[in-house]
Amino acid sequence: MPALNTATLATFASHPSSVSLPRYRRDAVHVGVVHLGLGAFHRAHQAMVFDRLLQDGNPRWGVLGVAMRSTELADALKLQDGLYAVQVASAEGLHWQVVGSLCDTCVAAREPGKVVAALAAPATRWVTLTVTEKGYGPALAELLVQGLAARRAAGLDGLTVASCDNLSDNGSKLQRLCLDVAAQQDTALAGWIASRCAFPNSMVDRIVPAATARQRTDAALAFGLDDAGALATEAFWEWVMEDRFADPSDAAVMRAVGVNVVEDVKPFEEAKLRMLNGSHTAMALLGAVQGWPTVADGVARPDVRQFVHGLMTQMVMPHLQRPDLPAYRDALLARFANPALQHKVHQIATDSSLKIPLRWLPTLNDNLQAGQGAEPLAFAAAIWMRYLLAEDEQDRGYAISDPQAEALQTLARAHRGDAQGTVQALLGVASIWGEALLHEERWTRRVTHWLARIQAVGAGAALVEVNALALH
Ligand code: CS2
Repeated sequence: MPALNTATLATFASHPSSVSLPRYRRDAVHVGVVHLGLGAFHRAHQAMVFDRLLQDGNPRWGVLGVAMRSTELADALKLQDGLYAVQVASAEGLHWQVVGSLCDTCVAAREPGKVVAALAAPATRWVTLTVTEKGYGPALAELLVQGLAARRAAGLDGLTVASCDNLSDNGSKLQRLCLDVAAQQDTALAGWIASRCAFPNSMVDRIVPAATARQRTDAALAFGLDDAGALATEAFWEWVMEDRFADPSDAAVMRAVGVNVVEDVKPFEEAKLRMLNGSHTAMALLGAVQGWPTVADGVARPDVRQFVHGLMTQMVMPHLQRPDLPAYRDALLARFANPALQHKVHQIATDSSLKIPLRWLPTLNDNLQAGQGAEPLAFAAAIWMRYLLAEDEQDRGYAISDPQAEALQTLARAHRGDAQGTVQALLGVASIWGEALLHEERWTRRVTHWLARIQAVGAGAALVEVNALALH
């Protein structure tokens, strides 16, 4: 079967209304955005927003997609002239969209010079990033700072550097990281970055499961073309950005395509991280332990659904500011239930040691400080400990993908069967839980209680117990 690319797509002339193609001249598009982290999320979120800007006749929003390390997808997309198809699954049915905003790809580890040159190119205006929680280290900042230094040396304007990762204060964190690295080299450079570049905080949302062979087969059926970059996602998307741009006129440009540009993203960011991502992490760990494969499989189980509903309603919502929280919660449950998404629990469970501090801890601390109970998160913490044994309740083993996997699994195994010992050891990991929680006696007691119940009666029966308790 021929591969999807500019030439083969041109032969796809009469297409059904369930397919949309780029209507703009792709050869007139130029790279205005350097994106770091060429994963599924970027390609079904920001790249589709830039595609919409291109559809509206704004040719400066083409993207150079930079994979940080892995070469396979970047190279495959290059052979496809950057084209790939996204299957959007809504309640009304399936729709395919071929995205044209990706002009070129490269791999940072293999071609750092190309990335630096792109950051320093006159036409470049933005950098966007989806490098995951663990990507925010000195190596990332060094790459960015090198590009920004070249830009400054060439006498060019600063850039908007927009982090799109699920971190609290993502823009401010990235700015601090870059300024620290720059200041070590040259204080004038740090001053230039601080005054000429903008690092807006943002909240990004769209559920985009990692692609599987299924999307490639579906794309082949729909187009008669082989698409190594095919993806599936939901219809819903949200991008809330802080009104902080190197070029202030970008605020209106982004608003025109549905981006919510606001003074303060905090209420949106907190609601999303704690409600959506917090529930995701809880379901991912529970699914891994109980052996159900996807989020949709989980919320189809009444007890799991009740648990997630209870976690959000009792523990999370009372400490949030976003308006219309009950509607937000119900919409999330409906999104989780989307059967077309096949969002694997093991994908979401990846890097849980970095996700728990962002997704659960603020909720937990708010509740403990207010003297409120914390049963759902005590249960979730116990499930995480059971998850670390790396085998489900049917004794099927699974791999744990996490920078701390080895150390955490060693602790969990050393205390296997001993709930109190496990809880003391694992809640003592300060990089995840902080220093203070281990001394919150009521909390550690409840985590121990739930781990003991999970060991004694299994996760399913323990879940029924925590749900029953939460009703009172
Ligand atoms: C998920 C997120 O994998 C994960 O950790 O919780 O990727 C989630 O699907 C997105 O943040 C939704 O916007």
